[in-house]
Amino acid sequence: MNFVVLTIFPEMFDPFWEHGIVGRAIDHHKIFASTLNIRDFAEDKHQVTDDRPYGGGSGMVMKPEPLAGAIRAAKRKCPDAKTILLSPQGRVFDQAAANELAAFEGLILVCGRYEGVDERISHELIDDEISIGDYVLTGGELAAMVVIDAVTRQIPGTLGGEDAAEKDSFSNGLLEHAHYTRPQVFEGRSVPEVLLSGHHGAIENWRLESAVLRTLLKRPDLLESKLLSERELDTLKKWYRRIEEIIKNYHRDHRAHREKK
Ligand code: 4HQ
Repeated sequence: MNFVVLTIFPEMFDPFWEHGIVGRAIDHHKIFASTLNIRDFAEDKHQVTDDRPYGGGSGMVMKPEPLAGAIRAAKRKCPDAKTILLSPQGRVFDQAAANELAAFEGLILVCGRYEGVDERISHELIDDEISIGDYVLTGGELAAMVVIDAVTRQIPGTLGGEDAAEKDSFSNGLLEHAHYTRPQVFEGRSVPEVLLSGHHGAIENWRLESAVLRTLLKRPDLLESKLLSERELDTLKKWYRRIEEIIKNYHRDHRAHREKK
């Protein structure tokens, strides 16, 4: 995977390229990463990249010529790459999108500043428009880092361990099960007994149940749109019956209570 980022703030990416999984992926040549400074493609002597909007109003717009020059240079460097504009108007980025983008030869990520880029850039030069969520950033740089981070960890050999991406939240449409490490008792709270048992089948069952219940409580929207396995469905049914039992007993006890009065 070849990432080329187009930005007027290339220095923002220096620490990003150096740390963690992304840094290691670069060191091990699993990914290639570079930035092009859009300012270098401005023709005038002050290398201006923004201008006032036609029609008036506040804020500035990214001029098209430097952006077009930068995109064309990136495409020459990486001809098979997909060119993505980071924008709140794009399709909202999710795990499925990260997986899909990980299959490309390269990604050219175009980061705007100010109010955005001149509309005429998108027609010929942009293949895809992506938003990282429904909120407004001051520039596309953080959004590009989010996309690069999530795509990188989907590339085989980047995660270390026996490719942990398959066990993640969302890879099966559920949130992950709870995690525990030492000490066995922390501030009076113990690690669930089953995790110390060494009984792999029981641990596997507990984790499945933990994942289903956490998803139900924290992100019921994910459960509603997911095709459930037989075991996942059994977990939901088991807890449904348990909750029904609690409610039934509650009503029975309250009737007894009322009849006493
Ligand atoms: N931007 N997801 C860049 C965003 C954004 C988002 C606002 C992009 C400012 C110039 N990008 N413009 N949300 O808020 O990707």
